[in-house]
Amino acid sequence: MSKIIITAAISGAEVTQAMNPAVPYTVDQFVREAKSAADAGAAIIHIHAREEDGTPTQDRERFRVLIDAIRDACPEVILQPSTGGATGMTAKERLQPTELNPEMASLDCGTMNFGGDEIFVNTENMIIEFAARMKERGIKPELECFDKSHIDMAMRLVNKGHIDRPLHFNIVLGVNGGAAATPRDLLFLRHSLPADATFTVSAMGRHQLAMNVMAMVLGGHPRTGFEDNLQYSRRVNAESNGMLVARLVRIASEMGLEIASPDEARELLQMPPRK
Ligand code: KMH
Ligand code: ZN
Repeated sequence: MSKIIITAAISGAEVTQAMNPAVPYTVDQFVREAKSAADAGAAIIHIHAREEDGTPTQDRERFRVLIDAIRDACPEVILQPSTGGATGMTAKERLQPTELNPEMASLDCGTMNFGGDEIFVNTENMIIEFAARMKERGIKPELECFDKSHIDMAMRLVNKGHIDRPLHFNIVLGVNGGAAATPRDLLFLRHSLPADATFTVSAMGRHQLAMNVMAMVLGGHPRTGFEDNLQYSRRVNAESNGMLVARLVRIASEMGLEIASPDEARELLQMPPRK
């Protein structure tokens, strides 16, 4: 039986310490959160960088410091920097972490509303440019799809040769401007993926856990973490990313599913072995 790959999105760009004091800003806080998640069973850590005061940044040198520190504390884990950054950032800004040649990075597959007046811009040419950068540097893209049209765009770019198989998707549900976090929408999106693709499911806020469980039922993988959800239960903050990962590990075990180590995740995603 195939194993479950848990991703922990430990920081995000939109959540703050005012919402949950455990959201990481400083290097030590990033290491603490990454280690809590990896020790609990996360194989992949998805990272948005922050300045020490919490300001979201895509600065290459800030990513370098964070990645090096996390790598020292969690030598095996797959580090997946975001190339989405925060709304309003330019493509040039967002691409900076790819210069560090990470094993993996997120690749957002469509423009969308992002709540209020925010627009998350990912034009076709931007996606092609980001994909080319990742291909040239041997970075495995995780195809972030917030709606059906993003899957269609990704597949058009696969068919035109801009993105190589094997494909790994992240179906992101419940963003204000994307597909809803409902079983019906997840089923529809899951069955809109090519049969040979692997996929992770992320969902916002209180929908995270149910959609994570449904992902495992459907043969996919769950993404948990503060980027998408800060609470362990209604009005109760999670104390760490690790606490959210540990709950998934317990549920998977009750379901008779095994958790993939980072090296097993590399194999399942058909990535090169760790250097
Ligand atoms: N913060 C969002 C605007 C990604 O990491 O690639 C974009 C995002 C997606 O979180
Ligand atoms: Zn992200």
